[in-house]
Parts: sequence; structure tokens; C-alpha cells
Amino acid sequence: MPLDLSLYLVTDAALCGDAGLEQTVEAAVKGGVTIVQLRDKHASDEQMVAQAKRLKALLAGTGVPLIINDRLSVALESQADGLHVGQSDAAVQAARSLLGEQAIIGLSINTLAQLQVAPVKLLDYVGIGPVFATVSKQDHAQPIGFGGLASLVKACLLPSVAIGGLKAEHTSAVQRAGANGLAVISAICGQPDPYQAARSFQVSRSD
Ligand code: TZP
Ligand code: MG
Repeated sequence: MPLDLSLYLVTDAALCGDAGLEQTVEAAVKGGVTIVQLRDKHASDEQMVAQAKRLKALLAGTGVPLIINDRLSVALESQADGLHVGQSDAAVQAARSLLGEQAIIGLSINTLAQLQVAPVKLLDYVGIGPVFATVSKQDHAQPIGFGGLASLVKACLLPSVAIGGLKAEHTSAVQRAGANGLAVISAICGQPDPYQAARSFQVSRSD
């Protein structure tokens, strides 16, 4: 199945609160999310593997892939569809050789210098941002705005997804900047109606 980055949900279990992570993901996928990343800075590897397996079961048959943030061992053990790494995370090379050719591997990019040294041949996509400052990631890099996004996308040979402070009203600006999609946490996690929150992006889906 071709990689569809149109609406990329990055999960935050704490932010989902009482609504629950799985319920949020299920509703968001019904609302149009095309790819899901399990991101949890606090869970143990064991807890994350268990969570990944539950999400995998929930996503089965939807065509929506499950990506694991940072933790290669979790991606391997849960047989997730891929791994997303930051600049300081597990090496892309190790991820590719252990996860195999079919795995979806993404890398976070904030600057042109990072893009220029990115191992393009080993990657499926890059996450570019943060576009705006956000409280959803404590240690985020300098925001790049839509101008920065557009120049990085232009210099990029891979499919790209924009991230950082993005809301439904930014969809057309992100598309104009040339990115393939938007990645969001708080625009969906913790929203009163995650289904409607996802729908409000009105991205064109490939199905
Ligand atoms: N990486 C860069 S910004 C960010 C991540 C994981 C958080 C995005 O969250 P939100 O709530 O969509 O701004
Ligand atoms: Mg990371």
C-alpha cells in the first residue's frame, strides 16, 4: 500500500485522558487519519509493546500503518509497520537493517543541514518542523514557520509531513508549502470529539 501521510496522528496517552488512547485512535481513523505513530515518553518498553499490539489489532484491515516513536526494540517486538526517529535517536541504519525493507522509517528534520546529511536511501519520509512552537513536545527545536517548511520541502527528495502546532485551519498552508501531510497531537488527542477533529482537516484521502 502506498504511504499516505495526509493526516498523521501522533499519540499522547496522557492528553487523551479519560477518552482513552485506543478509543481516540479508532475514532480518529474513522475520521480520516491515514497513519498513526505511538509516542510515549513515559511508558516502559514492555508497556509500549503491549500498547502497540493493542493498536495494531485495532488498525488491522484499515490500511492505516502503525509507527513507533524512537524505540527500535518496541517496533521489532510489536511487529509494528515502522519507526520514527529524531536526530538523537536510534540510528536509521540500524533500524533499516533490523526492521527490513518493508518497514516505514521516518526521521525528524528541523534544518537544511540535517536534511543534507539525512540517509535518504534508507528513509521513507521525513517529519519537518516544528512549524510552530507547541507545548506537546517539551524540548522542541526552533520553530520554522511556513516559510521554513516550504524551503525544507523544496530541498527534500522524500515525502514529507509537517509537524508542530498544526490545526485544521493550517491544512491549505501546509499543502501550499508542498508537504504531503500534517502530523498532529493536540489537534486530535484530548479533543472532545476525535472523530470530528480528524474530519475537520478535510485532507484528500487516497482510499
Ligand atoms: N515533534 C515536533 S513538534 C511535536 C513533535 C512530536 C509535537 C506536535 O504536537 P502538536 O500538539 O500537534 O503541536
Ligand atoms: Mg525522538
